[in-house]
Amino acid sequence: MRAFVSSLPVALFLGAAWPALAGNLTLNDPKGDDNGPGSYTYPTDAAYKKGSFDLTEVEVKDKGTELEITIGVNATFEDPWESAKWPTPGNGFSLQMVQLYVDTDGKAGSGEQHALPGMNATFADDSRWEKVLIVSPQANKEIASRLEQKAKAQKDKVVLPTKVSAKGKKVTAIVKKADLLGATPPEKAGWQVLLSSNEGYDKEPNNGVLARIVNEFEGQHRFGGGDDGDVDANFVDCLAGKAKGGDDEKAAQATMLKFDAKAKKRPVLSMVRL
Ligand SMILES: [Ca+2]
Ligand SMILES: [Ca+2]
Ligand SMILES: [Ca+2]
Repeated sequence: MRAFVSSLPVALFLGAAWPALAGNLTLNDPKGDDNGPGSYTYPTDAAYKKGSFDLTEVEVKDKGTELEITIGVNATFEDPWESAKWPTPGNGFSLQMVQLYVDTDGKAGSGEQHALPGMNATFADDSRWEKVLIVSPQANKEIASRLEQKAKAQKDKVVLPTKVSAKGKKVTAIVKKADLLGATPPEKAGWQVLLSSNEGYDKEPNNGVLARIVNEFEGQHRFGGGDDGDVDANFVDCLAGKAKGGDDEKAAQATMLKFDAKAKKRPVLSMVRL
């Protein structure tokens, strides 16, 4: 057995061109860029621990009819707001909210240009999206009711997971593959992942589908370093470049998330393609 293990399979694994399993992919993001265009700061409440909004990786595993999508951040997922007043479905986290956009047809000008309401971002012509997956601590029926109120025109393009669970620094969502990607294999799709904060308090008029907003100055439950209007992205980290996780992607993200309050120009996002 030992001889077998040390010979043929090892030789194959050491070969430079060992192919990735079809349908599985990993998108990486550098650490330390949880500042949007470079200026964002966390809310001051102690719940918003350092690294909680620093995206590190997105792993997509093809499980046949389902996809298992795991999102990593640079802090342990926690559920500080679980209470009788703000009950969560027990997903194990309450701070973060992720929107994962896919471009399944790869055709310029085809698909949705605007991110969901509350994100304050658009997609470049060659990066328009067909579907978006929301991974949130909120129950699906909460999200569905919010979509009905705030995102009627796009709600049919939103996919909700069948299961969400957080453990350590990762949260995993299970989704029906055909719902998110149609017949497009995961490695042929364009991907963009926006890491925002879940806003459980839904009296805020401009937070779209329960996203925490970014202001000029941070507050107990507000990110700072943006603008008091709605031209600045309400997410603090996203993928950039080729999503290999290099430091160059911090600069690429900062450029992509630039906003211009005077010209009312929102950030324009690109998809990551393998
Ligand atoms: Ca990051
Ligand atoms: Ca703002
Ligand atoms: Ca990033």
